[in-house]
Amino acid sequence: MKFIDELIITAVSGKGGDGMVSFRREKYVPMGGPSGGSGGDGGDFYLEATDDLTTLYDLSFKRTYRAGNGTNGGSKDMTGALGEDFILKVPTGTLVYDADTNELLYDLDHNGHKQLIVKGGKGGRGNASFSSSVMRAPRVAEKGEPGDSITLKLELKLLADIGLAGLPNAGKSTFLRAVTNAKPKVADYPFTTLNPILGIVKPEGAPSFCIADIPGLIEGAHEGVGLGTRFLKHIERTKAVLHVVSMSDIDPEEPLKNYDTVSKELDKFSHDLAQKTAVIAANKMDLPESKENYEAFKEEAEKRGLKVFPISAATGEGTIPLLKYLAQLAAQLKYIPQDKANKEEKLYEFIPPYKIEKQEDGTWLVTGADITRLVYMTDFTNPDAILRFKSKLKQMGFIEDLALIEAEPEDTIDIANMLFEYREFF
Ligand SMILES: Nc1nc2c(ncn2[C@@H]2O[C@H](COP(=O)(O)OP(=O)(O)OP(=O)(O)O)[C@@H](O)[C@H]2O)c(=O)[nH]1
Ligand SMILES: [Mg+2]
Repeated sequence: MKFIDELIITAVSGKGGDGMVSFRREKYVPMGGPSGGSGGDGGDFYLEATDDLTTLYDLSFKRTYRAGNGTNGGSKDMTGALGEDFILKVPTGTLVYDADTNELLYDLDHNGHKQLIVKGGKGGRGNASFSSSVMRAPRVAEKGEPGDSITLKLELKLLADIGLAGLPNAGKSTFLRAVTNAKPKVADYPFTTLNPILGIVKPEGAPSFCIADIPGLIEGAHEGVGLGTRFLKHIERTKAVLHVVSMSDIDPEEPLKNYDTVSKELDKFSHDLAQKTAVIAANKMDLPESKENYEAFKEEAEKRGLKVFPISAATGEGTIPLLKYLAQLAAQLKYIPQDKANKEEKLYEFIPPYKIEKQEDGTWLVTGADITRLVYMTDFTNPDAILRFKSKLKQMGFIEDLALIEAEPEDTIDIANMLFEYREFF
């Protein structure tokens, strides 16, 4: 399975069903009361985070996802069926941006986190809803409200408790294989791991936690050398970083240099990442030269206040105390919040209900959510619906405002692509 961590999709909610105009027919009653049912509401579009996915790959075959449309109302007060909601599952850790503005909208940061993205259109009301003491036989019904759509950029930043870092060949994947259910590829050539891989550790007597393995880092990674920084973001949100450092080297100073190289790359990529709790797994302790190198390495690392565990990922030796320590960290530490998307209070500014602006070609463009919806929901083939449309515009104060603009009687007024002549409104 391919690993994909960025994707553009379009989410579309369902259209509301149209309301119906009909009258009861009964024996001996020439014309009964209004009985047109309302249309069903259109389906909503949701995103839902799940731990069952670890890549956006499954979503990459389709660009547009649609919720179902509501069906039209029927005679005999039959309400139309609701459109089916669409729930698109994404991996936990998916960040949701408005693709047009690049604004971060949501951080789907836990399993089961379900977020409404676009609401379905409301069903239009049937003529039965319009009857009143003054209007006993209304011939008017609303059309269904159209659905809405938004283009989203999804960005996955995996959420793991512990992130692995180290040079290529240090033994990160061997470690992940040894201690988790994951089976990443292991080989004695650099850059064996090409994509982030998650594994879950289930230590005895401690809650399970999750480890992310990423491709090895080399000097210059932050400038794109090797596999670069493409995958560093996947350990950006972890609680702690486990440095895997090979102790096997002819040069006894090499392990510390290697550790420093990787630390520097983390720091250059993100200062926050370098500030995270760091633990060291001094690996390949089963090899003869490792013992000696380890003593010098440990001394220097401990001087710097770092916790070091000697292990052999190949034989499993020493991994139990390390896992216990990591389990503790995972339980104690919190994820460093990536963003304030879900918490930040959004400030709402006052938006006037509509705007009337003169265009270069002389037409007058009217914009505004309510007035646009009113146009969409009006059936202009029905004279009664048009009367209702006009009285609604009056209620909104729109007619009064329209009287104030300096327009000629035959000027074009464009509301949601419906073109009117100025004089039609008076
Ligand atoms: N003797 C010994 N060999 C090990 C140990 N851990 C890993 N190796 C070997 O080191 C080589 C590299 O191991 P990997 O686990 O693929 O290394 P990696 O850090 O994931 O490498 P990249 O994916 O390239 O970043 C393989 O040949 C492993 O068998 C160990 O504890 N002892
Ligand atoms: Mg690897």
